[in-house]
Parts: sequence; structure tokens; C-alpha cells
Amino acid sequence: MKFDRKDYSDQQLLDLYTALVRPRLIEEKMLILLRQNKISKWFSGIGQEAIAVGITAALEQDEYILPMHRNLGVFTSRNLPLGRLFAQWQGTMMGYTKGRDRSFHFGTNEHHIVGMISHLGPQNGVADGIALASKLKGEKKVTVVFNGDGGTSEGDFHEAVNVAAVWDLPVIFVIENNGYGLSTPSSEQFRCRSFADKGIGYGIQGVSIDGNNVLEVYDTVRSLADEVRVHQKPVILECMTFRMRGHEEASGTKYVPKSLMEEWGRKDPVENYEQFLLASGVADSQYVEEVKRGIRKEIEQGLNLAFAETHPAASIDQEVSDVYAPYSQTVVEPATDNQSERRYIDAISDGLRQSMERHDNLVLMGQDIAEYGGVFKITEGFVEKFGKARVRNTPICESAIAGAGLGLSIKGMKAMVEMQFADFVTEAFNQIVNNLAKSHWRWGQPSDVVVRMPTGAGTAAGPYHSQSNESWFFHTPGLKIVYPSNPYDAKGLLCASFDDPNPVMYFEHKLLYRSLKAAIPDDYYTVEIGKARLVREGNDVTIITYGMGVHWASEILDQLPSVSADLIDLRTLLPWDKDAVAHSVEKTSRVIILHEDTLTGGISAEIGAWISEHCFKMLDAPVIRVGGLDTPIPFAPTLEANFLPKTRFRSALERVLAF
Ligand SMILES: Cc1ncc(C[n+]2csc(CCOP(=O)(O)OP(=O)(O)O)c2C)c(N)n1
Repeated sequence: MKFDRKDYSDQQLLDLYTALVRPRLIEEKMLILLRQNKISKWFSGIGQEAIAVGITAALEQDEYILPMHRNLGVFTSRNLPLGRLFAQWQGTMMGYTKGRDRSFHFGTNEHHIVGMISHLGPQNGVADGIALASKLKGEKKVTVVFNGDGGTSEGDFHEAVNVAAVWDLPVIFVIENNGYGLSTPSSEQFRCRSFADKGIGYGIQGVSIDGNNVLEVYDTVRSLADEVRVHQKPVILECMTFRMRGHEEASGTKYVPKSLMEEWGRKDPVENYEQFLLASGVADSQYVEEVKRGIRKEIEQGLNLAFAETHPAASIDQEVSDVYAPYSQTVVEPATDNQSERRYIDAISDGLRQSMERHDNLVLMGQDIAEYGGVFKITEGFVEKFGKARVRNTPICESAIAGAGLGLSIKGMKAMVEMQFADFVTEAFNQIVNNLAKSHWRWGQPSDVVVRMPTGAGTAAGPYHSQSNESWFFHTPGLKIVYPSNPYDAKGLLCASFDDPNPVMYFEHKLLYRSLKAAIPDDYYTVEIGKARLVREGNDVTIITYGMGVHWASEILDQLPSVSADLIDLRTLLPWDKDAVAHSVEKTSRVIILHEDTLTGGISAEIGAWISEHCFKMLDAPVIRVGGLDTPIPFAPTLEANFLPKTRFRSALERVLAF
């Protein structure tokens, strides 16, 4: 292995050595502890340390790094206190996740590190968001995200590189090409000759280097980072390396030919660099031993701290209270009595515009939302008013964009992600339920993102432009879900969603866009999230619904003047208003729950179960649920009407009243 020291001083070379030996010695210690059953699992980076160490050393301290499971060197090079790092691995309170997540699955803004979620690829979209924030703030910073060669097969990698290319984001996409993804060799994972070649496909620069040569990594990344900071364009950096141990310790390396192990053993990054320093007289053996002795001491001290703690005492309150970022909403009243007649769609547009004015750190992202104004024209005229930097057309990359929302939050910004149709949220599902929803609970990072979801049927648009999918998210702790049924709530809840630092799924019914009008305040105002509205008051029955259901139920009640019903519009589905429901059930003793979404596992199932458990003694009849048929949504209007619950609602209502 050839080392070219260029103009680097002896001290720089020695610092790099210390940084390189530290993760190796920690790992060696961890392997011993693993054999002694003192730690539970270990993902080894032995043989790959030069990449994490060289890259981290080449960056500025406040440039974000998004590492993977083999990048201990990133954490040690950013000087995380070892006691805390070891405590994190042990799942104790001194760690970074209050014992909630394992190994390297955490971030620390103090050290400008955003750790992975298990799914690997989503890191890349988050990196895009961080880089976008840096770019918008004019910071001239680079963001570095790590990938294994296997992880590049994921759509998330492709989407994020594409977005970075199109948006000229200052990201270095590092690929540690170690020949295997778990047991799968490269030949069964990808066909490209070199990952540097992929740069051509994305229209960006691609570079391939020896990832075992710490000087080459350091030197390349220093100059690449300089270029990226100035030219604000992404780069793919492939680092050739090898994983000398199993995927994780229990899985072994039987599938790896011995010759490969021997060949790469000779290229060990730590030993080779040490030999270079000794041979060139930059260090002597006494120095090397001193460095190692010092690090071993740090490790022992760290372990003493970490092992002094036991697993956290569990507290339901503590666990539940960290699901959402702390926030207490102050409802904003309109400044004047001025009102205008606005359609539901105008109300959304007004709320969005006034939120953009209120929050100068809010960025809108979605397909065709810029000059074109969005497929429903909600953002028409926004580019002229707010500029293209804040009103961003996106490639068809829902996952990367949702991830970018989290990245923007990490840099203190707010994001709106518009799904062109709620149906397409499937592409961003992982980012939403695993990243956005969990980041606050895992490591205290709020996801200040509103995902707008044009939803619902009634437009004869078939199975992929009509779905109600709110219950997919209802089951996910960490999200909030709002679903306005009228123009007043549409604007007030949207504005409230942007004020709230938590991720909010904002459902807007397409059929209501242009069919519903009301006089609403011209000024900015908010509606309380989590608060239902009593649309009609009565004594015989409680109707619980939201969205289109509010209008269907009103229509049927108009036809049945003798029925005296409380009609509750939930408005917020997560967290839903239990008090309003209990209060009404206590009065009426009969409940029917209506929603457009399919019945099985729908939101009515949860609410019905809750009422059965908590209001059992108040009930005079079983809780009746009415929803869409348990089928996909058909295209032909006759079939679609048959799918929707409206026609079945009246007889169900009569049934509950007859009990
Ligand atoms: C979406 C997803 N699928 C599968 C896995 C299981 N898994 C974890 S790591 C891994 C191999 C990753 O290989 P690579 O990206 O090359 O990284 P390396 O482990 O070689 O550093 C697999 C299959 C996962 N974590 N996430």
C-alpha cells in the first residue's frame, strides 16, 4: 500500500493515526466482551476503519455525517464521550436514546451526526434535506452520507442521489464497497463495474478510491469537500474495502473464500498505516505503544462508566410522553372579523400561503407544485410570491422527499411534503412511519413536517387515486393525523399543523375541494389539534365521523327530522378526542361510527373498542360501524357508489335507534 503524505505535517499524520487506532482498539475490546457475554451484539468495522476516520477528519466539525452500522470511526473521530457511547450500546440511560434504540441507531446534533435506522437507504434522503437546508442558508457546508454496497440496491439510494443531482445539493454519497451484503456477494447484488460509473447515470461526478488507505481517503475527501462546498453539487465516492469479520459477530464468515481474507488481511488499514509511519520515521514504536496505551485507558474508563449503570427503570408515563415533541398549542384567533367566501380548496391554499408568510423557514416540496401550481392548483402563484427555493418541484421521489423533510427539521427548518394523491404515499411509507414518526422518541429530534394527502373517492378515479389510507398511519405512534371536513377547519388545522413541531398527516378530501364553500376569516388563525367539533346536537344517538362522513350523515339527518343526534366531526384522528366521544355517549347511550375508509381495521374499530371498554355501562345498544366495503375501490361510478358507505348508513342508523 502506497502512502503519499503530500504536504501534511507530522502532527497531522500522527493525529490521523490516533484516530484510526481508536475504533480498532474499541472493537477488539468489544469482541472480548461479546465472548464474555457482557454485550449483546456487535457489527464489526474491522478492516474498514480508514473510511470513517479519513472522511470525518477531512470535514469541518459542524458538517453533518450520516453513518452506517460499520462506522464507529465517525463517532470516535467526532469525540463522543466513550462512556456515553458504550452506554448507548448497553441500552442504559446515559446513552443517546434512553435505552430505546440500539448500537449506532441514534443522532446527536451536538456532534453533527445522524445515525441510521435499520433500513439503511433512508439515510440518503435525510442527507438531502440537511444539505438542502445548508444550501438555502448559504452555509457552504457539505453533508456526507454512508452506504454499504448492498444498500445501494434500495430505491432510497437511487431517489436520494437523483434528487441531490437535480437540486445540486452538496452531498457526498459514500459507498463502502466491501464485496458483500451480509452473505450475498457483489455478483448477486449489482452488475455495475464500479460505483463511480453510476455518477454518469445521475449526471454527477463519481470517484473510486482505496478505502483502506487512510491518507488517500483523507486527502480525496478534503479536496472533494472543498469542491462540493464551492460548486454545490453532489458526488458519489466509492471506497474499495473489505469486511474482515461477519456481518455481525454471530453470523461468521464461512461463505468468504480464505484467499480473499488473506489478500485483504495484507491490506489492513491500521497495520499498513502504522508501518508507513514507522518506516518513514514519523513515529517510533514507543510512540505507537503510548498511543495505544492511552486509548486502552480511555476505553477502560468509558466501560467503567457504562457498566456502572443498569437498564433504565421503565415508566409508562415517560415512554408515552416522549412520543411527541413537547408542544402546547396556543390557538390563534383571527386578528379581524373580516371574512370571505372560500371553497375548501381555497381555504387550504390560504392556510398554506399564510403559513409561508408566518414561517420564513418553511419549505414546500411536491411534484408539479411550482410554476404549474400543483395538479389541484393549490400552490398557484406561490413561486411568484415565495420563490423557487421555498416552493420546490420534486422529481417523482416520494421517499427521498419525505426523508428530506426530516433533514430540514434537523437543521431547524419546517417542511411540507405534498403527495400528488394520498395513494402515492406508499412510496414514502417507510420514511414516514419509521423515520419521521420515531425520531423524537428515539433521539429527541422532532420531525417538523406536514404531509399533505389529497384523499378519498367519489370522483370515479379507480383504485389508485381514491383510497382512504388514514388508518395505515393511525397505528403509528409519533404521527398526528388531521382530517378537516369544511373550509374553516381546513385552513385552521393546516395552519395549526405547521405550528406543531411534530409530523402531521393532513388529509384533504378531493371531492370537497370545489364542492364546498363557506365564509371564513381572511386572517391567519388556527384550530385546536386533538379537538372534535359537535356539528349537530341531539339526544337519541351519537354519530362519530370525519371527512365526507360529516356530509353524508348531515344529509341523512336532514331526511330524518325525527332523529335527534349528536353529530361529532372528529377533525383530528390522532390523537382523537376521547372526552368529546365519552361526553356524548353518556348522553345518548347509542353510537354509530361512520367512515369512508374500508371497515376492517378502520379507525371506527379502535374508537368502537374504546367505547365498549370505557363506556360499557352507558350503552343501550351495540356500537355499530359503517365503512367502505372491504375491497379495493372500483372505477365505474355505480360500483364506486356501492363501495362507499353512504347508502348503507341510513339503515344502520335506523338499526341502532331501534335497539
Ligand atoms: C431494507 C432492509 N433490508 C434488509 C436488511 C437486513 N440487512 C441488514 S444489513 C444487510 C446487508 C447490508 O449490506 P451492505 O449495504 O453492503 O453493508 P455492509 O453490511 O456490507 O457494510 C442486510 C441485508 C435491512 N436492514 N434493511
